[in-house]
Amino acid sequence: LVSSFSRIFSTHSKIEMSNLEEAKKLAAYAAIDNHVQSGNVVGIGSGSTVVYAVERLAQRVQTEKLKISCVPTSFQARQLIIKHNLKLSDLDITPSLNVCIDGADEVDSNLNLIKGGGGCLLQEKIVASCAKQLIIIADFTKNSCKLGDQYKKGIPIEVVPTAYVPIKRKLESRFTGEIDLRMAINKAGPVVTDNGNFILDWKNFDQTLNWENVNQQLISIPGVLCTGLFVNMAKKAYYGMADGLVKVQE
Ligand code: ABF
Repeated sequence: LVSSFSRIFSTHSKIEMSNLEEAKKLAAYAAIDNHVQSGNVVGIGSGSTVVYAVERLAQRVQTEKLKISCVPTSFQARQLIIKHNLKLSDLDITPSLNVCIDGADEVDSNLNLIKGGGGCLLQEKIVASCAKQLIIIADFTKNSCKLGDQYKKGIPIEVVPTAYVPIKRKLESRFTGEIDLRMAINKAGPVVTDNGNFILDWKNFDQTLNWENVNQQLISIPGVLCTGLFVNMAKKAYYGMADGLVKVQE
């Protein structure tokens, strides 16, 4: 699987956007069809691939009279649930979920993930931790051998705003690579998450690190709320492929 992907990655820059959108849709539809049943409480992830998952859920609610409740992982997910007239829930009402369907920035060969490129990592991790299964949906460019092979924007770390400078210093003294405060596109200020926090992006990290250990080290620093390292959390990943097929990694 990995070697067939490397050929596709080498021509990544030539991939048409419409192919990527089709690939996202294929993965999302397959995951919703295989993992959501009537009566389920479903976690709704964030990002552009999840848009297709919610679209498919709404179709199935219409055609199959599927009865589901949806727990959002972000402001975006909440808006999507409302827009499609799906039943909105939360962790107070439904703290145990059957499944959480979410995107990822990169998935390695052990199903470890980098998430949070879109800034929604903390609620995504909380909701995923409450679900029996976390199912990842992605286009074929997200599949990777080692974290950092494909995704170059770094590992997101959500931090309490008042602590970002000391945390950045601690990270720089403990690890190789660069730690950047994520800035808004217009550079007018830092990106502020749905939870009112800042994000540090850890770039050019050593790809041979033990991610479970690293995650533990990171979250032990006061002020670090969450990392975009999702280790041993995903059950399966669905990839929409350039040839119109869906591949499943488990
Ligand atoms: C979120 O959306 C993330 O944690 C990840 O950053 C991103 C993936 O988005 P997309 O589906 O747009 O690639 O779930």
